[in-house]
Amino acid sequence: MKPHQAETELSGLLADLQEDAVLSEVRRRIDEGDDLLHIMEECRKGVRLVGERYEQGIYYISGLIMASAIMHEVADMVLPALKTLVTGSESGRILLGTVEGDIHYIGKDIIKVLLRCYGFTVFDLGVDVPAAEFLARAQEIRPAIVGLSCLIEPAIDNMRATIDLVRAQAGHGGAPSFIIGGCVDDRVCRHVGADVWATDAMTGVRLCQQLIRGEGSG
Ligand code: B12
Repeated sequence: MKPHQAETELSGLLADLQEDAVLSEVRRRIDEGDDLLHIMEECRKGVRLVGERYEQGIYYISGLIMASAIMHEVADMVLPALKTLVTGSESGRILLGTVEGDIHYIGKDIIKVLLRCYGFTVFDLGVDVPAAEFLARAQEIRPAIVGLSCLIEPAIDNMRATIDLVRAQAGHGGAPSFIIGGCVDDRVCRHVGADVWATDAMTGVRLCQQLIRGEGSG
């Protein structure tokens, strides 16, 4: 097999919303023992292409919905296999959620599974989570890290509000570290006052490991 050719094909098939072809290609690659994270990343690239086509007016909202449905089916195939690969023994607690105003959760669910694979204890608050709920659960759970997912620009300031609130109310144990993911970059990270950011799940896991080890945003 030529891996690069197959990878390109998978993201292209997803970008073209070829549901059946995507699912049989994913099945084939799982059966052949391909790297599960690579499969997810290739599909993520395909979904991002759908987003770009939506932006360019090539697809309508139905294209986003279709991409989301296909990505769900892919996740249903890949995540159970991924869960069996417990590869780490971290002991940190992570509070995770998609911020208020945003209902995207596919990427959040992927990083949740991956963090658990690496031994983290993850508390998932779901989507459209108000800052006050993050605060209440943070006070109850006392996580080492709070992870915020945000895919849409109008919700960026809600990340900032969440981080400000949780930090301001931190008790004796001190404030948790903050990691953000989704449609984020260094500029957004500084704007919202997070410690670190990631646009793919594996980088997110590595950064959480560093935060737990006290290596900060370095
Ligand atoms: C699927 C999709 C939808 C689905 C969501 C299904 C669901 N329940 O999740 C539906 C159709 C419902 C939808 C709705 C909308 N969407 Co939408 N959507 C997308 C799309 C195509 C893919 C998102 C996705 O699932 N990607 C696949 C996952 C695997 O990738 P990911 O999310 O990036 O996650 C990875 C990393 O980012 C990271 N990660 C994610 N979260 C976290 C958290 C932490 C802590 C860490 C460390 C890492 C991490 O790890 C993940 C795995 O590697 C994107 C395009 C894009 N560029 O992303 C648009 C996109 C995000 N949507 C967009 C828009 C505009 C909307 C709507 C406003 C459309 C509308 N007019 O109603 C609504 C939003 C409603 C709302 N209030 O939230 C825009 C946002 C533009 C912007 N910058 O503001 C995008 C970018 C499309 C575009 N190019 O225009 N959408």
